[in-house]
Amino acid sequence: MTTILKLGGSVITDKDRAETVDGDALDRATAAVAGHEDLVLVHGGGSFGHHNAQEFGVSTTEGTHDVDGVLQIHNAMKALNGLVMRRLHERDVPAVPVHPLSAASRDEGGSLTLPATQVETLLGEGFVPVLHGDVVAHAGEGATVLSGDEIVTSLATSLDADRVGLCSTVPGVLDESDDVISRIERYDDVASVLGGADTTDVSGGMAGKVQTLLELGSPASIFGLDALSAFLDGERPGTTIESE
Ligand code: IP8
Repeated sequence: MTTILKLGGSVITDKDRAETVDGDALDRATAAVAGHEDLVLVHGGGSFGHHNAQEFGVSTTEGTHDVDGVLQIHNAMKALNGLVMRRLHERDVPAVPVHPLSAASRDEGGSLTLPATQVETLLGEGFVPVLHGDVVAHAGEGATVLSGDEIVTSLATSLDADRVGLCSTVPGVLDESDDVISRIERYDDVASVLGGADTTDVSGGMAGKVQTLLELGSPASIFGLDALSAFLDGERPGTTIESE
């Protein structure tokens, strides 16, 4: 029963202060994760990586050939990953880092290849692989940003995950009255509250997330940090996204 869990960058970092973790939030998240098996973790950047990417004009589609830019973005994300790893190890989680830059690439059309055999083998051996948003080789562009959401959707398919969870700063997908929509089966049912979907950028807000998650073969949940333990215990807090 493989679960893929993304800890949103905005959840575990202080978005307003460059390269600062939200210690309390990270501690709560790692405490919730402790003791769970057959789990792959992915984390985003939050206040790490994004400002470096912005400085060098790098996005998921616009790349750079500037080696300083590639290294600054990658090193910022590795720094955050190191802090996440340390907290996980303090909780005795057998976490092992997997850095996407060393494995993933995009073709000229932007299509992602993220080999998952090492993640699968680590899982099979009882480890908790921990991946993160990164820069990756991109044919014709140099290197572009790979978002945590893209990693989640790619791994969900290649590992044939049973459950996918996105731990977010909001308690789920919200309707016009800011109430959590408990279940989404069709994009059209929620398009009006989500606004326009940008299908070219999967990290482009909730609309893009919902569209991508609807295409997965496994049910996905979007929930807040308060509900992380419930999700890991098998419940479906927040919004469940599963096409009919
Ligand atoms: O926060 C992007 O990951 P995200 C990480 O999941 C960067 O979009 C900027 C390299």
